[in-house]
Amino acid sequence: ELEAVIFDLDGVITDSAEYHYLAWKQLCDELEIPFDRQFNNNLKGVGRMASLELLLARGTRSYSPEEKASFAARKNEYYKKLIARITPDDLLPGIDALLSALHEAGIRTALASASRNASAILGYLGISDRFDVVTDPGALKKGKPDPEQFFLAAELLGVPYRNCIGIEDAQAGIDAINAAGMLSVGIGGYLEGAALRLSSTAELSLERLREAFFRR
Ligand code: B16
Ligand code: MG
Repeated sequence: ELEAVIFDLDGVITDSAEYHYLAWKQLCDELEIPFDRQFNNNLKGVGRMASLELLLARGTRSYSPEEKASFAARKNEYYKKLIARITPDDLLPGIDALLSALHEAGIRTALASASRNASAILGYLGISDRFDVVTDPGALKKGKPDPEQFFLAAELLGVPYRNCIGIEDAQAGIDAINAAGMLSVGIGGYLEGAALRLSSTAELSLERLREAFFRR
């Protein structure tokens, strides 16, 4: 029985990737590291420090752990200023209707985002109270593609893993959902191993999710 749907944030609920791009771009300009929107795609679903390491590897210098921590904090300050512009209009198409349909059907919802700013973004979007559980990425030992965050979401919801669906836009996220034994739904692009692939969130509906779940 389908009992819960676990959502990624960036790329599924809203497009915060552009704000991540602008914040990293400002830091990279200051450090004279080349960075563009195409390379930004490699940072999808990747945590903050891991993203920084990928960027610094493109420069010519090496930095101490203290310098790295201060760079990450600086990027996050830029990012926090940018996301304050987010409004309920920035919800991706289909998400509001899906959350309502899930609520009416008594299907529980959780958020499994790598972002430490996820709760703030839900607030700006005006949907904080529409998730039964918001997992804290700071509480995890391993990020996606490890299934830990999806296990945690299901445990906090009190739902068996096999009765959950996970929705993701990044390959690492799809891998994490599959490793958790949940049904994976991939949004956009080609995501290997996704049980259901949709080109955009506008195609999401409870009917489609149910159909894929019972076809399994
Ligand atoms: P923060 P998701 C991820 O969100 C982003 O896709 C990724 O680009 C970002 O680096 C990561 O969150 C950490 O974000 O710096 O705000 O903690 O797709 O897992 O919702
Ligand atoms: Mg994502």
